[in-house]
Amino acid sequence: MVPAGPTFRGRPWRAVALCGLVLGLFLSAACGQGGYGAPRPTATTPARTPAPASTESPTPTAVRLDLGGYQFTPGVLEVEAGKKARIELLGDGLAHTFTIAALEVDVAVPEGARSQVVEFLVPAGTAGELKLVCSFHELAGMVGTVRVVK
Ligand SMILES: [Cu+2]
Repeated sequence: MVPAGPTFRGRPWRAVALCGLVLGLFLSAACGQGGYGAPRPTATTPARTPAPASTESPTPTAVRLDLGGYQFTPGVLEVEAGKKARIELLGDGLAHTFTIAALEVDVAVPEGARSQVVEFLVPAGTAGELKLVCSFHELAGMVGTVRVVK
């Protein structure tokens, strides 16, 4: 017969209780650091504001760009290097983006928007043809070209 003293019996319970306490502290610390339950949105939200307009150049006339039919019309936009471009996006009620990765322009056109003016600076030294996409409908062929002229 094995004597079961109170100290022999008590130790496992104390260990369990201690584990529970430590685990509880760990979980509460993890929860405290992990935010408020909702997952953070990814950093690719297309809501970046265009570069601030410089005061030296007058406001250029907006070029109109139609977003209807899952395409950009016209398909080729001309912008001038070293100047501010001003584009009026004519929405069709669907959500789109006006994204020129080479210029770090990524503007969201929210659902229901009919007209939205986008301004961005085309850095001096930019040249050639840049790819314009709607990041939502690029695979559907909603792509265009931004031709940089001097
Ligand atoms: Cu689109």
